[in-house]
Amino acid sequence: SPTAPWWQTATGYQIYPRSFCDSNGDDIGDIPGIISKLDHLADLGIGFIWLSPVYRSPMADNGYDIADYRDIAPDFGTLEDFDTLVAEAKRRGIRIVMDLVVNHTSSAHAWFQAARASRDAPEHDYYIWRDPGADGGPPSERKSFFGGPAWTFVPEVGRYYLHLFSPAQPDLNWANPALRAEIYAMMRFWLDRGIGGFRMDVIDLIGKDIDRGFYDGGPHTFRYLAEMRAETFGGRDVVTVGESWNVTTGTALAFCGKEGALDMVFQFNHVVEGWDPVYGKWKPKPFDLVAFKRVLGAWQEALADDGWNSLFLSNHDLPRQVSKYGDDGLYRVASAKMLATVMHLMKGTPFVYQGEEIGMTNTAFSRIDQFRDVETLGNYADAIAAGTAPEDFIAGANANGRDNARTPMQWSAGEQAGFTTGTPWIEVNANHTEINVAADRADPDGIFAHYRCLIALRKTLPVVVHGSFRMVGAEDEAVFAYVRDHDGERLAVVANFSGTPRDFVLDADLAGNGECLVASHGPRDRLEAHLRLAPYESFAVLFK
Ligand code: TEU
Ligand code: CA
Repeated sequence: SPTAPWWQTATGYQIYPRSFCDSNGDDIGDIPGIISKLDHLADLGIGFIWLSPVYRSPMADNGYDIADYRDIAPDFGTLEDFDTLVAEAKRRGIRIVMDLVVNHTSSAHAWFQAARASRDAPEHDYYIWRDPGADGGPPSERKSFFGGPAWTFVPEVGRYYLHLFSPAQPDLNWANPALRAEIYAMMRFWLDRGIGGFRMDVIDLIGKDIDRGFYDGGPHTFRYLAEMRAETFGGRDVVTVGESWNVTTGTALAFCGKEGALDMVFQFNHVVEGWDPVYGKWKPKPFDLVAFKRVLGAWQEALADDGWNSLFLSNHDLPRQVSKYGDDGLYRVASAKMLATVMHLMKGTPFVYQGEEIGMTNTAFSRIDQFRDVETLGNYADAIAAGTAPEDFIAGANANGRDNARTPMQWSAGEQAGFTTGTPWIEVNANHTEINVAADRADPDGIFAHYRCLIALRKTLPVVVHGSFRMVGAEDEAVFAYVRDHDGERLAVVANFSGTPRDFVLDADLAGNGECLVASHGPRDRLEAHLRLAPYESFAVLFK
């Protein structure tokens, strides 16, 4: 079988540092806290950590607003702590993938401070400025993703700057070659420290061409990425994953195919599928499994022979997967296992978001002052101004808001879930008394044990890495089933995505005796042509 690069047999694990583990009782997770938990991750079997931003930052967007690309935020530790993390992770066979946030900086970055002080500063052109519109107002109607206008006026220069996110996150002008050279030098600084690669924040936004109407999905993206690769990570044994909310199966290969600069993309077609066409994430639609399978199946097909999929349902911007796609009550454990089985055994590299490996759930806030996320607070202000009732907006935020994923990691049943000895920056989920690492790891049938098994399978079974993908029963409204084939080996995966028992009829050629690799409800070694599935039951069978 073909030899695969390390990131195709490895599983990624995302850490949101602020919420992972607080080592010094100042209410905020930090790098020494991460180091103290590396054994948990090594036991899980992951191959690399995607570390959300740890750079120096005023934390308007929890680090996605960078004030100094070459230093660590004091909240999180020091450069020395970072080097220790890389070394300690390496000792355990784990690489550290950094978050690269280069669509924008913090407004506190020295470049922006110079840029906003004078039109003559060389850094002025590192950002995107336009004169006021005819009425003296913003140059366009463009709204920020975080609420309010995407333009803010700076009297010192008499111009507006563009910020697709908050006003504290001015967009960089990638058309400026000196700016690009600065970014590439910064990337080499981290590569030289021994990191395992980059996850690239909103990478398709760097290619914007606003005078031609392109704010996102910009036409210059691929030119810049090719240049970036040549100047930085090309020829180094690292992984690169570009985040894009605009990428489609039609454009994916331009990012991560043979001709593309990157190894993978994080795409969100399966996420946005579940949003309201008008109100977006703040008004989720009922889950539609057939549509969900159609999207994920199309991605499997599009990247079957070129490019490589990333496999994920959760990250720091999304609700908890067991709450969104499973059942976070009665069937929490079974549905968490089911989701993991379906995702980890497709073709691609799976990513686990912190807490997912113990089935952490959404939180439920009742008051707006309990929320912390800049996106939620900004959109709340817009929604209230537009006449939405506060409780309606809060219901949407509880279902789909980003704070769901950002409540502290639940390590134990103790005070503050063992996350901090202080008062955490955002409330701990009250269910930590039941849902926590200590309790789940003590259970041989727990969610952690299930993840560990799936992660190990990918390392040992070529069919998991290389097998072709074929959806089975695409129109079934409750069952997600597929077959992977490789070198005479066949892997069949069957999962009941519903809380009721289901009958599922397989093609006759799929029935037979095999070896059960993983199962949520006791072993299934024989695949019957007519299957009776328990609520949220899932299993995988290998045929040789
Ligand atoms: O997210 C990209 C992004 O566009 C999100 O804001 C997303 O659109 C939103 O959550 C869905 O409603 C990346 C980071 O992952 C996110 O945490 C940052 O806030 C954002 O970029 C800005 O850097
Ligand atoms: Ca701390």
